[in-house]
Amino acid sequence: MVKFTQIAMKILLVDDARSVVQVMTFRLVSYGYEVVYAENGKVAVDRFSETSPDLVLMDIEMPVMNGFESASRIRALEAQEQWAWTPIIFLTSSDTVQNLVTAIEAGGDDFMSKFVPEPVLHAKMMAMGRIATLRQRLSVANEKLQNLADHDGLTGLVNRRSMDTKLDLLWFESIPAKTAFSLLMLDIDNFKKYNDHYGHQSGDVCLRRVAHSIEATTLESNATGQTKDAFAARYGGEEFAVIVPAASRQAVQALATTIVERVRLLSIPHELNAEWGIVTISVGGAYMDVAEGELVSLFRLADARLYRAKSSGRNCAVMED
Ligand code: GH3
Ligand code: MG
Ligand code: MG
Ligand code: MG
Repeated sequence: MVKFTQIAMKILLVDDARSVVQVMTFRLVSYGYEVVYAENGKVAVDRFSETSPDLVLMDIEMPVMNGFESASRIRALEAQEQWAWTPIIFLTSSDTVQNLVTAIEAGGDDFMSKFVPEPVLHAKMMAMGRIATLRQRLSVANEKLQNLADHDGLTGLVNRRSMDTKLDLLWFESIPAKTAFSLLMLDIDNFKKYNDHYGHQSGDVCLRRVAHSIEATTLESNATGQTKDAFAARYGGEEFAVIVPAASRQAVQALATTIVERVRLLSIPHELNAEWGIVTISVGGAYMDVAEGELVSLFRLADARLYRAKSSGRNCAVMED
C-alpha cells in the first residue's frame, strides 16, 4: 500500500435526504474526516464560503437550489481567486451517461452513487484526500513564492515592483473616494561613506535596521489610527518610500518627523556623518488631492523635496516648497 500522510479533509456534504446524510456522515467521520452539512444547494454555497472545505459531496435533486446550480455558483465564487478549484463529486441514485456529462459541465469533477459500497467510498475518499493534501502543499508553496517575489531579500520590505502594483491599486481606490494621497521618499545620509568606513557587510546590517525602523514607525502610525494602510517599501539601494493613502496633511507630517527621529534614536555609529556621528536619514514628502494631480507629480514633488532636505543639511524632513 502506498504510504502518504494525508491532511484530515473537511468535507461539505450536501443532501436533503436525512437517511443518506446519516449514513454518509457516519462513514466519513469514521475515516477521520470532518463533515460540514448543508440541506440544499443554496445553503451549500453559504457553507462553502464560510468553511472552505477540501471536498464537496453534492446531491443533485434538492429543494430551493439543485446541485448543478449550486456547483456553478461555487465555481463562480472560486473564479475570483487564481488557483481555487475544490473538487465536487455529485451524489446520485441514477448514474446515467447524460447525468455524468451534465455534472461535469456544471463544474463537477466526478459522479458517485449514493449507495456506493462502503469500501469503494473509503477508497475514493483516500484518493481525494491525496489530492487535497497536494493542493494544500501547493498553496503553501505558492504563498511562499509570492512572498519572496513581493519582498526585498535584504530588508524584508515590500520591493519596488510590488510597491508599484499596490500603489496603482490604492491610487485607483482613492479616486472615487476623493481622498488625499501622500508619499514620503527617504534616503540614508552619507551612506557611501558608511560603506567605505565600516565595510559593505556592516552597511547591509545598517540598511536592515533602518528599514525595520521605518516600517515599524509606519505600522505604529496605522495602529494608532493616525494613518490607514500606509506601508513602507525599499525603493532601491539605500532609498525607501512610504505610501500613505487617505491621511491628513498633519498626520503625514507627524509620521515623517517621527520616522527621522526614530532612525536617529537607533544611534547607529557613523563617524563620517557630518557632526552627528550616528546614522540619519533625510525625507522628502508630498501630499496631494487625488482629484487634482497625478501619481507621477507626487513622486516628482517628493523627490524634489528630498533633494532640498539633502542640500539644506540632511537629517530632516521637507514636506513643503
Ligand atoms: P547622500 O547623503 O547624498 O544620500 O549620500 P550617500 O552617500 O548616501 O549617497 P550615494 O548615492 O552617493 O551613495 C549611496 C550608497 O548606498 C552607495 C551604495 O554603495 C550604497 N548602497 C546601496 N544599496 C546598498 C546595499 O544593498 N547594501 C549596502 N551595504 N550598500 C548599499
Ligand atoms: Mg435529493
Ligand atoms: Mg543616501
Ligand atoms: Mg540615494
